[in-house]
Amino acid sequence: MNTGKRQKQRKVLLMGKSGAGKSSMRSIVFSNYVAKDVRRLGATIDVEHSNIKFMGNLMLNLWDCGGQDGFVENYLTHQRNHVFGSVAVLIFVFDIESREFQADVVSYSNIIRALEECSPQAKVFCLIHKMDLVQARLRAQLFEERVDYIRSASEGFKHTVDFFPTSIWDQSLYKAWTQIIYFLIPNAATIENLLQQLAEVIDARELILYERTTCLMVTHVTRGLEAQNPFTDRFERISSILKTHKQSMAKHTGIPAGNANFAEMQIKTGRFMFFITRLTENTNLAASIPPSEQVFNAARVNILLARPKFAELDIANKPRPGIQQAFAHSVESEGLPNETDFKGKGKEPSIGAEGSTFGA
Ligand SMILES: Nc1nc2c(ncn2[C@@H]2O[C@H](COP(=O)(O)OP(=O)(O)OP(=O)(O)O)[C@@H](O)[C@H]2O)c(=O)[nH]1
Ligand SMILES: [Mg+2]
Repeated sequence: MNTGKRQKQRKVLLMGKSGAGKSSMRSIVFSNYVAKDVRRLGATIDVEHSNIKFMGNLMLNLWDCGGQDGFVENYLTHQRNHVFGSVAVLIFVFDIESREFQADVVSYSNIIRALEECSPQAKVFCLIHKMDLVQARLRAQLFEERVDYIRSASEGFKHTVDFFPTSIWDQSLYKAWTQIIYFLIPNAATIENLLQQLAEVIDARELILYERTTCLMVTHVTRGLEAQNPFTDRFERISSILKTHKQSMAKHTGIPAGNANFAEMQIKTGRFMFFITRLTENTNLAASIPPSEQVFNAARVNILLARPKFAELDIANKPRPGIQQAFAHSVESEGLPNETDFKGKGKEPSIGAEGSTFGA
């Protein structure tokens, strides 16, 4: 058995009622689907497992759990320990359009109880999904109402559960998943320190680190007046733009979207200069700097010099205190029969075509 490999796995449960949008978001964030493609996804049968390599050594062991009543019943009874044991994160997706919200919350409570029993240290994220279907002026209020109600049904996770409004049709999906991934990255603080040092050396207004495969932000450093930038959703907007760019390159060149990458992108204006460049094997760095060719050239040289330092960070071996507990019983590998390593193989994983763990 390869103990090292096991320690790097983070079991993430993706749950919610059938049709809530779980497989849709998984396919967009991790498998280079575009929003309009998800209509062709079928309902998930039992559980679809994906092993997603993220930031070098972090392996997300994602369990996309089909939400039909029969399956949920099975998770809660016969498969209780198997499904709810060793969980680092539960992501529960609520469909804002659901006509049976009360029933959804009852199902959520049952799941929360099972989680509390088997993985009390787990972290819970609730996504109030398909917000695009609600009129813009009503969104905030409806979201708050749902949050209050769901929180009160969150039992032992009441004070720690986090909520996000999401839609596959805008960058809100990236915002939510960025927070989830940030929670799972064991040494985010070390990465941030290094990024802060680099920002100071090159006099950057802002540095944003993106994971290359998913285009999700890992972390960012913002300095000086840039902290007053009114576009607070700029990080996830860039994620969305990078992802769309990948799609478009794949479409026009015929290479798989997973392999479509770029070397560098630059924007130079009289007020600022901005570029995105490859930092390490797994990351891209976006930099916003003052409008000066000198600063620009020096920044690029310094980033080149900093690359080995970032590459050295082995995120699996430097756990962040506090979170480690959640992973204390990290997945005692259950010999998953359908592992899909999405990274670096240049193929589109066949969502819906993977087998399932549970017998019917
Ligand atoms: N309007 C809107 N539709 C969405 C959104 N996300 C997903 N959908 C639609 O919801 C439908 C169901 O999505 P799935 O991802 O298959 O649902 P699921 O939660 O995986 O369902 P099960 O596998 O049966 O548990 C699809 O037809 C999507 O097009 C969203 O943000 N907005
Ligand atoms: Mg599904």
